[in-house]
Amino acid sequence: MSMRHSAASSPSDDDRAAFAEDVAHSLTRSPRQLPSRYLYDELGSALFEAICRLQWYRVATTEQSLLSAHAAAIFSRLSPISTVVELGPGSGEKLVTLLAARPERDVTVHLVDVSPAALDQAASVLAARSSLTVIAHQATYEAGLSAVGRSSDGAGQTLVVFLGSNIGNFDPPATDVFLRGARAAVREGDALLLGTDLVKPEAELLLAYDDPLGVTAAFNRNLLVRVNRELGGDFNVREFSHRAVWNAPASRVEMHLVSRSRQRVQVPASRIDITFDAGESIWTESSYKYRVDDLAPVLDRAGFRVTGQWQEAGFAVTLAEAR
Ligand code: AVJ
Repeated sequence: MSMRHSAASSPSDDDRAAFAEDVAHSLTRSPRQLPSRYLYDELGSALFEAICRLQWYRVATTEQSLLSAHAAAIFSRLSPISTVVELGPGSGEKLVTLLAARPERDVTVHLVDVSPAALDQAASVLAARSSLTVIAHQATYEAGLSAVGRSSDGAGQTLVVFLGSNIGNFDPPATDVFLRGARAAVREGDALLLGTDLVKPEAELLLAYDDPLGVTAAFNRNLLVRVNRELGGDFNVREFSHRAVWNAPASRVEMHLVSRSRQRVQVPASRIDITFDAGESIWTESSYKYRVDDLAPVLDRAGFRVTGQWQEAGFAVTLAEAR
């Protein structure tokens, strides 16, 4: 296993500068925002893993059950593969489950994530549980995909895996850009396996994003802890409440951090000095939910043809081929 190591607790100067810049930009927008990709520092990744064990957040367990039930069927619809690229691998468990059913022994696995903490975990789970060659890329999805594209040997086909409803963080235009980019990074006949959470009753959606144990609230508020630690911010974390909202017209669950009072916040590294009104919110994440019939057209527009789809308990795994 080869892997670029960097301690999650001490990001590089470049990473920190990009974070400072993104915070400066997003926090001064209207409405105020923070990019959801920064939720995953070391503690944030651990909290997300805890979320995946909550009975109210069924994305992870349902997808795991779909993959164990249908991994063989998925491979039966693929040509022989030599390369698997997983974008945002999380704990690595899903890929272990999927690859247990692979017919080919020699597969190189590329893991792509911006979070060193997440990468470390996934790479060690895969290394411990399978005999695969694992290459970790601490990179954006786009950069990781093009690095893999340049390095793939052409012996067999490539399967790009994008699970956990990670695609739900993209708004519709960004989804199109992402899928077209993925298509451009692979060759005709290569495949994409996509996990998407589906629209379901509002009460269920809200429970999944505002759980009774407050784990999701901690996950959300940890973003402010991170801003304080890495950028010298002085957010009073207790003065921001977690809120989940189902935005039906946009088909997304939104997470917000709502200021409980009128308060001033400074973030020196981002040159920010702002005053929040009581009730003013920071929008920290969107999780778009799909209708199963919408997936084929979205994939088709980007140059992928659906070749299989499996559904359970409001979640879908879709296999598509690059055409
Ligand atoms: C990992 C982005 C798919 O949007 O459901 C879980 C993150 N946020 N609970 C999601 C998340 C709140 C998750 N994704």
